[in-house]
Amino acid sequence: MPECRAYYSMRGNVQAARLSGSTSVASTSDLGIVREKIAAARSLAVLTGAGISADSGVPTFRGTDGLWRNFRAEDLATPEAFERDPRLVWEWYNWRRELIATKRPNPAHAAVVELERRCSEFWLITQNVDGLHRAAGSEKLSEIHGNIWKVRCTACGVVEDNHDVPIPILPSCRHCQGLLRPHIVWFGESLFASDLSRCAAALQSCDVLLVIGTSGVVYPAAGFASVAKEAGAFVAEINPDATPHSETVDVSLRGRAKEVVPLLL
Ligand code: BJW
Ligand code: ZN
Repeated sequence: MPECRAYYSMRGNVQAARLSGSTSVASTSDLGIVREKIAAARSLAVLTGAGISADSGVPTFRGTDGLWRNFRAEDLATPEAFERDPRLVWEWYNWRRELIATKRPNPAHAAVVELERRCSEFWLITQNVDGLHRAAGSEKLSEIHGNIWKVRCTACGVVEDNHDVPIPILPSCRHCQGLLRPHIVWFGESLFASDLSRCAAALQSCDVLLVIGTSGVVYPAAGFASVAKEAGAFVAEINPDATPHSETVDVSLRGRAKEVVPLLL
């Protein structure tokens, strides 16, 4: 039982539940409201970002550990960067593959699986490419920015699973010898239409949307909370820090995903 849970149940009548870690504080009344909304929801949607995997040890993009050799994601995650220097971009992905291969889902990923199990109409929208939601057991999900364990041929377009760590640089297609690229949505590229329509349906129909561990600056996902809110959903954010979403959501639960999300069950 996590420390925060013990505190919450022992001191449920006090105003604040102090979660393990020095800065995480979520109001027990807000926790209670979100739990009630989830319990009553006919349709539930969850949007996740890098913060949920931060608790598994995967660096976030815009945190202090978000740099690789002084490059930001915006410098490397573009079709132009790949065209200019595919070796550099693949080296970045190799570094991330090596790191992610050692990471496991945390209690927040597990709690999202349990939410899927409990709610008959459920959809998980993740911006994360690390595959940790699938590893935890999530099945009803869209990985809207792709998956680091898939590659796509720049010549013939074939998409295949690839778990090589390290991946040989430069990797080539086994069908046509074309250059492989990560099957990931880079800046300036459109998200896959099938993902967008599935997510739009979930955002339009959900009674509750949980927004977990995203800075809310990268579109189109940055607009999803507003879409759900305008369609009538109750929207709650789980994040240790304030984000652009904090102004518009119904409740902001300030805390780490691995501590707060299990409390919502
Ligand atoms: C915790 C925690 C803990 C920490 N527990 N929480 C101007 C206006 C509007 C749009 C645009 C614009 N200019 C350009 C655009 C379009 C662009 C965009 O949005 N740019 C913005 C930067 C302005 N978007 C696109 O290009 C998208 N395509 C598109 O829109 O197509 C149409 C179009 C094209 C061109 C022009 C206009 C329209 C595609 C976006 C693809 C993004 N891909 C990336 C990189 C993939 C590379 C890879 O992973 O290999 O996806 S960017 C990067 O950011 C990655 C992430 O999925 C994404 C979101 O980041 P996320 O998940 O929010 O992480 P962080 O690090 O930002 O935040 C972590 C959060 O966790 C923080 O809040 C912490 O507090 C919190 N946290 N510990 C809970 N323990
Ligand atoms: Zn090919």
